Amino acid sequence: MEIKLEEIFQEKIDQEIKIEPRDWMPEKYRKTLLRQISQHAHSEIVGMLPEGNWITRAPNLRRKVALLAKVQDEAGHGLYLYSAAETLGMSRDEMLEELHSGKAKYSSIFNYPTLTWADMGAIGWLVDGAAIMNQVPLCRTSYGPYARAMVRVCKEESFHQRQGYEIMLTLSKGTEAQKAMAQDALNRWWWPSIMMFGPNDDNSPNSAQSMKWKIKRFSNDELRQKFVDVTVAQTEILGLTIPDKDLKWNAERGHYDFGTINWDEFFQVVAGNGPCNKQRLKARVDAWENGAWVREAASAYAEKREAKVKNQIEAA
Ligand code: BYC
Repeated sequence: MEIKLEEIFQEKIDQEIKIEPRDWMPEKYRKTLLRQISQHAHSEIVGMLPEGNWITRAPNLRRKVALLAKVQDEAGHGLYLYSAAETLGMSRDEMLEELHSGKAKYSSIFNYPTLTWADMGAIGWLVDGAAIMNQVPLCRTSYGPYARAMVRVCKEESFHQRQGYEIMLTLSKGTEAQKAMAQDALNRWWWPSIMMFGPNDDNSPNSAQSMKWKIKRFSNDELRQKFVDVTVAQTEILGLTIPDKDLKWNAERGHYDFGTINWDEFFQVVAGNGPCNKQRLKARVDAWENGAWVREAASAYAEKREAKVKNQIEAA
């Protein structure tokens, strides 16, 4: 019976029919999606922290408004994604419990510090740029609620990418000190950004099954390569240098070759030992604990309203 259901399920996937919350799905498909979508949601929420750190220090009102809007958008992305994940049968509180206890992962990139204003440029340009590369194909992912959430997320991400690139452009055309600041941000964010795509394909335990189920449409290495290829030209316009001496156009492959990623650093960051992991998690746990009174007040208000409506119905 189970085998037959799995066959029908795979046929639907092969025919590009979206899987919806009430459809039958293999338990492993549900768990894989729950893992990926909840981690994605956590990344959006934790991702607010490094940039939120600069809202009060943005150099002028226009920059402040744009950065504020971007950080707010990330909160919205987290909320759509938690809602999409909830359709797979886990409550938001349970997902947050997994984040706070350190059981659930979130993107490695958000465990690096934001040291200067140029980091706001580099994050928008590179981190949101990498996110777009990964997330545009997710608009066609096989699970309906995730695919639909990603459509809006991607539209907003492209505003974020332009916002970051424009900061980099302004700095790189500015004074020597501003250009140096932009280069320094690129030096620090380049490698962590290309790590965002995850381990190499031959070291990515989830990829084969996720590709078969069309959760993922491209492998980690394919997306990383696409990102490097488009980013080189953008860097040239900025007049900056990507910090990789092995970066070179390979005419035979029709792609840029690039140097070896420090996978030891990546796995250390993913394991909780990056420069800011503890600080990021503490900020989220503190926010959850300090917000307890808001959740209690909202529940008490909802109960009171429900009782009032019930009384009115009974009295009528
Ligand atoms: N960081 O088998 P693999 C944003 C884990 S938010 C940490 O290739 P998979 C933004 C992976 O989870 C950006 N962990 O896994 C927000 C797995 O461990 P588990 C977030 C990573 O799932 C605010 C193990 O390594 N984007 O853009 O097939 C401001 C083996 O990997 C990472 C998403 O979440 C990493 N970088 O592929 C600005 C996109 N990479 O779970 C911007 C959706 C891998 O088995 N997610 N791991 O214990 C995906 O597309 C996929 O989950 C990944 C990984 C490509 C990330």
